[in-house]
Amino acid sequence: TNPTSSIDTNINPDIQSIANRIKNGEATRIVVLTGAGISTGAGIPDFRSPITGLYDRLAPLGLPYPEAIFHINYFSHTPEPFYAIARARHPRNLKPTISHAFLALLAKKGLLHFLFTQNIDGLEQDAGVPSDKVLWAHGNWKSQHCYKCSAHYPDHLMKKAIMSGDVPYCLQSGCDGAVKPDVVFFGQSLPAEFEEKEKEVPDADLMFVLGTSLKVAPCSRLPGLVKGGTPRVLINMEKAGDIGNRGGDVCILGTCDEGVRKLADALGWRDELEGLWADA
Ligand code: CNA
Repeated sequence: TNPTSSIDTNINPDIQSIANRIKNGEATRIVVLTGAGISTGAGIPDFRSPITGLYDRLAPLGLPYPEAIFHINYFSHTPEPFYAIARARHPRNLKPTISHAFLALLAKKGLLHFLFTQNIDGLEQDAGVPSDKVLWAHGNWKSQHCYKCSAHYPDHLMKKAIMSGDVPYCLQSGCDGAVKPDVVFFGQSLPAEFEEKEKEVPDADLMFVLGTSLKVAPCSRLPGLVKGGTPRVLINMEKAGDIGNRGGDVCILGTCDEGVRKLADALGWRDELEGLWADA
């Protein structure tokens, strides 16, 4: 390479081509799908990463299979394992990652059409993504109800239960249901809004998929709804789904934070991004 060249040879041409698309105004309806890998940098382990992921650490709880801990049928008769890990999973006082800040920057620039998150940590909102741009496909930890009679359960008592690890039970007389955070467990329906928003995915002129193994339906099908020829960009530690198989796909393998920094460099947004993140 020519050391005097003004071209930054460190920027991967695929990343530069995505950045150019955005800079040229060809991508103004960006749809994003995020998963647990965008938040591991904030200190919340994902499910499926070997060793660090939650599923590799559940052996002492004697579950029939790892996903049982988040399966509504299992929870209905054995809620104890969920509460045994709840304290460690509960997102509290965590700082969003720079990847969350990148999403907030897309929104600030009017380029974020919509964000589907599979995460329940709320960090995208903490980073400044407006809530009307986010669909929490798997619900959130901010509220809780009895899984049986759906009665609301007070926040302060839930906090106590999470901190102590004791299962909280419904306060309604005659009901003995365990209380469950309003997180979508396996076997439960997604928010009704999901199907509405899913219909808008083909309108995307660019899709970013960050930090997800694309193993959980129905979010896993969202990248397949993007129109052929529309670029799909995966930023993840590993390949996921079929991203990379279509013309126009770009896979930026590595951490989400490294990936968004590279993109921000290619876009000339790096300082703005770091500033937004510092203020989050
Ligand atoms: P997953 O199946 O655990 O996959 C995570 C993916 O992220 C894997 O492909 C990892 O290789 C990748 N990954 C991990 N760390 C990084 C990183 N720093 N940078 C880039 N990639 C990374 O999780 P999914 O989200 O795909 O599965 C959906 C589940 C996980 C949803 O139901 C979530 O509610 C649930 N979950 C959410 C959280 C959270 O809210 N932060 C945490 C753990 C699990």
